[in-house]
Amino acid sequence: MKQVNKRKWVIACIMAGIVLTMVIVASINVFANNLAPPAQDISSGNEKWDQLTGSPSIVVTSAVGRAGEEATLSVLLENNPGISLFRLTMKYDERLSFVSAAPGDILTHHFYAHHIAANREVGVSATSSGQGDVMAGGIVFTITFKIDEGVQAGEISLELGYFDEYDAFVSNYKLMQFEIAQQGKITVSSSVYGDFTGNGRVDATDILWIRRYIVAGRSIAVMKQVFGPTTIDTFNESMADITNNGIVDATDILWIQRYIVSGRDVDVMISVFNPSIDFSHLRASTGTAR
Ligand SMILES: [Ca+2]
Repeated sequence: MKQVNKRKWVIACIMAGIVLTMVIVASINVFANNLAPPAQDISSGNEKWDQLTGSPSIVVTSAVGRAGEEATLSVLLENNPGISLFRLTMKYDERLSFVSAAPGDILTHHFYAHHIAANREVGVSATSSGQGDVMAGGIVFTITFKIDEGVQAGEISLELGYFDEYDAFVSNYKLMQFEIAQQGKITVSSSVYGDFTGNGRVDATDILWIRRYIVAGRSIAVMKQVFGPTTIDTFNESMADITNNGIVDATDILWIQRYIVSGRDVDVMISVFNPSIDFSHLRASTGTAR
């Protein structure tokens, strides 16, 4: 009997201990939750934050150009929660030369572009006018490169980034690093006569697209509406005119066919078809001048 009572007493003590522990743990949790910072600390005092439909992000536009030409990219900030300063870096490869960087329409004060030629890198920074955060989205800065002479048709990727963890946008005096949602690229289109599509090669695709171009009233805009491929951005109307007489017509299609069947060799084409047209421009553009 005594033994049973003792066991009951021990069980009651254990139960009481468990209940007491649960109460203590719950109290600590309540206390901790009261002390914890809000999940989006960055948003405090920034009433615009709640109105944003997407997360703040940086988008770099793309550009198209030919060897020897300049191409300008824009760095855009979307869903701006309010910024007063930024520092970013743009890296480029050996096919490009840095020309200039210019302020966009968001932050225009104390604009500074620092070109580190040895690293093929441009550091860019700017601030608001000292009036606090700028809320609008828009162009952070633009950057212009020259596509070096002799660069082959193709795509050149550029790399926008932060120098290090201390480089960022500043909003309400807090550092933020927005996601870089889209990197920029420069598409180098070809300047070879007959290469209408700009991919660096004269082939059946050029004939197809020149036909469509003529059907569309020789308007790239109309052709884009009707056929709609994004690669139309690289198309080069002047290169469709392989006869170099100022008009793109069926004669150009004929001579592009003859150039292809001649093994893309201007001398073979001339010896076989004996044209009255001077094709020295074609020879020069394909790099076979002699
Ligand atoms: Ca022509």
